[in-house]
Amino acid sequence: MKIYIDGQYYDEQNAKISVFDHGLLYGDGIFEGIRAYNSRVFRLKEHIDRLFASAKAILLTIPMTHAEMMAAVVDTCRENGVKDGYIRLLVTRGIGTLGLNPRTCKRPSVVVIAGKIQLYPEEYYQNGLDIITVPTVRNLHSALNPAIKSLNYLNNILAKIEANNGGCEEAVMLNSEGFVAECTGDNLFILKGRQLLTPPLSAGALYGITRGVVMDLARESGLSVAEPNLTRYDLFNADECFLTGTGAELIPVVKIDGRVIGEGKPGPVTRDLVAQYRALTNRTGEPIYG
Ligand code: PXG
Repeated sequence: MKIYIDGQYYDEQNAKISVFDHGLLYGDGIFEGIRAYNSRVFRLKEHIDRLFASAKAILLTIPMTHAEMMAAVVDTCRENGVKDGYIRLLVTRGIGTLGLNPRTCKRPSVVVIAGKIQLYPEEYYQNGLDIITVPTVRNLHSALNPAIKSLNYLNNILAKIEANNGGCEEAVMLNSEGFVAECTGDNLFILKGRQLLTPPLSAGALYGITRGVVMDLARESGLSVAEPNLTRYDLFNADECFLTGTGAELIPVVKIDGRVIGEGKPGPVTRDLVAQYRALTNRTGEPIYG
């Protein structure tokens, strides 16, 4: 595998970042997780837009233009012969001194890894996930805004550990007011009648690219889509529930905190949206090979 670091490609064993990089010392940096399907990079522009928005929020000047960043992703895929894969793009604050002042970091580093993704087992897509609410609440946006896709993912990791300790793969994270925010690496949707509902970004959700795509697909299918504050009660009484994310795509949820959702199996609207999403990923995106 060839890894892009600051304009050059390195073999895996030589792809290294300094221990003085503030990305490592303080989690000071940002990232994106992107998928390639059928030799195309899915929703590349949206991911790069979000990367630049995250950078702006943490006062990080990315040393490349938007177009150069898109080209770096596509070139790294081509360099690695990727057809279907997972791209991890990160921008760290760069090398500085010990001490958290980012002014000591002269140049941010840009890393692109184009590899394979560890997917959830197929049985989860067929049978649906059993998830739980965990005690760790989502970061306050007045503290570390969940809209920033930062290298500081401990909030989510703690919630993931709590889910795993409870025998589950994913966790529902609430915000400090007790409203549903999202899961540790996915946005959450419920269906109630012909209404598709997902928490608003202000509840502490990442502006998920998959979330946006699914909302568009749902509207085109004649569903109404809204973003109200949701409580656990709303989740328990949903007809259907699913999670969305670049990694998971759309994954059905059939049990939350021991309450069976709908019929206890992936519902028809979820299954239809899964099929539509898969068709879209297969035919759209930035071509890797011209
Ligand atoms: N919320 C959080 C906290 C995320 O990290 C999403 C929602 C979904 O956003 P997108 O834009 O992907 O629809 C994410 C994204 C991984 C992995 O390796 C995690 C994500 C994406 C890709 C891979 O676990 N999280």
